[in-house]
Amino acid sequence: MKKFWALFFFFWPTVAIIVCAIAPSRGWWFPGAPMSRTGIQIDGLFYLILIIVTITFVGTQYVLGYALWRGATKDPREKAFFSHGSHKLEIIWTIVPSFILVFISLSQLDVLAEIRVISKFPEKSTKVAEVKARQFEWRIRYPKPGTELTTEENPGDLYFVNELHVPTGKPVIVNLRTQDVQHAFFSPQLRVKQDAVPGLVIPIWFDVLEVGTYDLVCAELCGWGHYKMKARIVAQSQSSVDKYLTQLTADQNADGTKSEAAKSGE
Ligand SMILES: [Cu+2]
Repeated sequence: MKKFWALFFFFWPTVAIIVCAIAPSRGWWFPGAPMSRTGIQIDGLFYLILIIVTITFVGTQYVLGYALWRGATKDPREKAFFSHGSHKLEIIWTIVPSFILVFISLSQLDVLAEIRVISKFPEKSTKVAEVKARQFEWRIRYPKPGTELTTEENPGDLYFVNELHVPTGKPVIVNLRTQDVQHAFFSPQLRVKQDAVPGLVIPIWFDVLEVGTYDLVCAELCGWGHYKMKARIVAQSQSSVDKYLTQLTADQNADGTKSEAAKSGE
């Protein structure tokens, strides 16, 4: 029975290593590869921390298993060794983790600043739209083509729900706000996550690397319909975005009658 516990503690870290090794090929890993430049940096930080905690977890579990195994297999007549603590050991295992934590916090500073600090946003980023969260949908407001996005609504602004079109290959800024309670803008593939806080307009930026459709979900439990607060981010070429906005303008201005051009053609 003593040996059972030693093997038990050897078993679980081994399972953890095997699961980690096969997870990426089984699709148990991240929601796909990062699709934004900051996403790649965030994944880099994640792997750095993953490596550190894996070594620590697996290492301590194996040491524990080894201690149990030795206890289980040693000659019962052998004298037990009693320790009253080790000052040196205490100092080592306080200082080493402190250095690791300081190292982690320093190595993420640049990425965090790039994502969160407005003055560090890429210089050539364009404000593409305002995303206003509400129970339980995402309301998108684009500025009238040819004008700048402002915090206030302007005549000619274009509106849509649950679908945000952005150009790829360049940094874009989205003004995030909420109409009611707290929500969170979360795009797993783009590795973007930001709370929408009542009363605040929070700019977020990202650059989508590839054309495609990405999820935008709410990551803050905001009420009974939280689960269905889902939208799409459609990343496409600038010309396709322009075309989309032209179509949106036409749709929004359509009043049910034929256009002037169509009338004159009659
Ligand atoms: Cu929500």
